[in-house]
Amino acid sequence: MTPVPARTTAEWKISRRSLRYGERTLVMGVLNVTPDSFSDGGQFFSLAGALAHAEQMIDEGADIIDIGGESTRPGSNFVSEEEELCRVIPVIERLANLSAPISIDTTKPEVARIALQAGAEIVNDISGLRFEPAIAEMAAAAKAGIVLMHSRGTPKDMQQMPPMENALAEVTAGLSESVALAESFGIARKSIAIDPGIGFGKTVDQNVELIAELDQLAQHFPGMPILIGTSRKSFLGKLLNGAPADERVHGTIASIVAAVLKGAHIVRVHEVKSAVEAIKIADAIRRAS
Ligand code: 7PJ
Repeated sequence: MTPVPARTTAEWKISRRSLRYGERTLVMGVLNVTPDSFSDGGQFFSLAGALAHAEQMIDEGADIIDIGGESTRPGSNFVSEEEELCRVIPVIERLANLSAPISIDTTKPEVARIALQAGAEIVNDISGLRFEPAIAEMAAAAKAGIVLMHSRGTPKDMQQMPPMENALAEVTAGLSESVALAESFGIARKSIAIDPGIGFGKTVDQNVELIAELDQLAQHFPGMPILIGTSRKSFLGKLLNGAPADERVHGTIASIVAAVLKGAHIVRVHEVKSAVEAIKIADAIRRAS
């Protein structure tokens, strides 16, 4: 059997601190403040509800809280900048002094700028700087962390895109371009995290392959943490004979454990408690390998 590859240990530099990664897997908890989000739509739309959910995730062991006000569910519409700001800024202001750093899940430069000013320390751009490259200026100015995720097309048309011929090669090439663009805007390599973008313009088989080949992807991006989001995604539903989003918890855990054993440094999840428990076991096995 091939040995589990060594997972690099280093620090991800974000605005006001550095996050040590590679020793144990970090957990990014998803806080959607959208009425139409992927799978927990509407549930956490009120400010009080959003704050309570964030605090619960931190209690359960979340290392980062990822706040999104624009649904990027495949097939969804763009939200106006004003609406997105109204949703996320009050939440960020109230959470900025908690222990876990905040990331802002947006593709809009102005939303990123104001979110960073309100206390967010990471910009999570699902377009990998393709939609509005100027978002990189905002991250650079704040010395924020940035997550560069691979995606194709727009949320509206990504599932209609012609399938990729070689997922690993295309994702690697796309992310290399994103990294080069980020660096041209003055973002330091040590502030960049890489994400293959599970579910964004990929077939079920390609999502599975990308997890299986995560170690190969990581080899192309030394010094950068690998983040992956599989939580509740539709490829799990398809592999589980059509299970709806709320019946994908165990599938989510299986995919996380596989990703950790293949070198993921950070996982983005909705259910923090189960992920933290699973990761403790996966990390222990990894260390013993
Ligand atoms: C991802 C994301 C992901 C990163 C979403 C959902 C869809 N950001 N934002 N990675 N997915 N970095 O939550 O299911 O996979 S939105």
